[in-house]
Amino acid sequence: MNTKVDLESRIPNNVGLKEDRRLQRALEQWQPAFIDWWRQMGPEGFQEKDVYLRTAVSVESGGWAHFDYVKMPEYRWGIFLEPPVKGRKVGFGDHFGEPAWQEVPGEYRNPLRRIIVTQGDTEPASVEQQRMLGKTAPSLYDLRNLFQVNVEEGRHLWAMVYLLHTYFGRDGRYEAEELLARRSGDADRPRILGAFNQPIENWLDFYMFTTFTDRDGKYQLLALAESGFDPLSRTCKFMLTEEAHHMFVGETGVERVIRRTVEVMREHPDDDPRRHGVLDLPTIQKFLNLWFTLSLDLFGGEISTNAADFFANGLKGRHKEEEYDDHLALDRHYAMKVVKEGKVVEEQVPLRNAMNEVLRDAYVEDDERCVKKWNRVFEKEGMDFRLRLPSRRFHRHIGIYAGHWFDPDGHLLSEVEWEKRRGQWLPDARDRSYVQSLMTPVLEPGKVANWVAPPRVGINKHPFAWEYVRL
Ligand code: BYC
Ligand code: FE
Ligand code: FE
Repeated sequence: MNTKVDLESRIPNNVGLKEDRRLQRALEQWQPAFIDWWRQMGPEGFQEKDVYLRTAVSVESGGWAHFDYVKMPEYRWGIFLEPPVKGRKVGFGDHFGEPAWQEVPGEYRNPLRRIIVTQGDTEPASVEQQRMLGKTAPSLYDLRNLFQVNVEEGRHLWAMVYLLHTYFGRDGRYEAEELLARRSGDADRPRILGAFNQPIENWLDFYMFTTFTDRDGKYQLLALAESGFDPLSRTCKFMLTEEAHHMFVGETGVERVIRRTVEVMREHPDDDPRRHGVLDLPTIQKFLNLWFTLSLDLFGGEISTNAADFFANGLKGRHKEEEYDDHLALDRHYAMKVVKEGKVVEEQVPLRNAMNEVLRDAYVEDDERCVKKWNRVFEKEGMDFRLRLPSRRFHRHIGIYAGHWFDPDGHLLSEVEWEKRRGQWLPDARDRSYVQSLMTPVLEPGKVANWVAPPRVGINKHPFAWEYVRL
């Protein structure tokens, strides 16, 4: 396959699209539908503005991105796969050691399509969830970052649509259309996964979402980058390059919120921070609890035959599969905390059936690192307060803890007790309306809303006070 970068075609790509006229035509037919969807469901109110955006133009680690002003509907969404690794083998499961597949194995057609559709569905979903945020951006810098994340999620949709069109024939084309037809939060045609139907109403939601939910994206992509289906692996590897910035936006966003709150608490030690128009620490913790747990659900059930099959069949591996000493995961077990007769007890689960939990472990560890970093703001200030991740049993809707009630320490509660106390742990209507009351737009270069500190650095070596969006 030709892996030269072609930036001149209607669809920029490094997959030799020119040499496959049928595929090129099919994708060029999907393109206007995508643009229609973008105009209708993409960022509201800023489509005709010039935004300082990076665009992927190659897969070279040094110079893959190009920065310039662009109107979002004219963004050059391209198809970029990492170059193939010669002689690549399936790295895990029952096909361990066999050559990686360049075509879809017939017997795995349905599960593979399903994985690709599920991955693809999340990308436009997140754009839909975030479409109103531009109207309340705390700075031009943040506004630009929001749009950067949005256009790249659009590119991730392209990445999955490329796979569907190229390898799944008529079914694939049908699924590509469906990806533009479902809508986040719609009662009749919702997006596939839970978290992608939840509203993102304010910038605290957004920073938490990009911290925790985009990080689910990172771990799912890492697991799919291990896939024996080589085109999926190569696509996901490149998507991970872009993902890093999304999590950066979230992590530094929350950090800036904390810094600002701490600053106000230092100036007014005896006052409720809400009296000074910033986010109080319990509210930040509640939004953390919400998005962390919604994101935990995205890993699927703790005990899952789907996950076992995906692994056995070489479709979806573990994060950094090469670091494991045993790639078959047969005859091994995972010590799982399960609920039995009103108690949490440990049970041995066959390892392959626990693959969702294995991936969730890696994810939670990464989240821990992130929270630790946030907590340094309090440490530096000499404050005792610490943010923390709640137990992974808390507030779950998928898997073995769903249908039970746990407090953030992981202790079982009665439903009555849970209902009585949930407002202490998760944002309630009053919290939401308070946060909403802070969301007034600040769109002058160099200015920033009162509730969040300015970032320490700008984008692409520009200062914070740069005109990131021309209004
Ligand atoms: N919501 O065996 P189970 C990203 C369903 S994020 C609703 O427990 P499995 C991004 C499941 O489909 C990354 N339904 O789970 C981030 C199944 O249905 P059926 C997205 C759910 O299949 C930010 C049933 O429950 N990528 O990129 O092992 C911005 C039992 O399933 C949920 C992927 O997800 C849920 N949370 O695992 C933009 C990768 N969880 O069979 C983008 C592809 C489970 O009973 N997806 N169900 O009808 C997968 O690998 C798997 O589908 C999952 C689920 C890990 C999601
Ligand atoms: Fe994405
Ligand atoms: Fe992302």
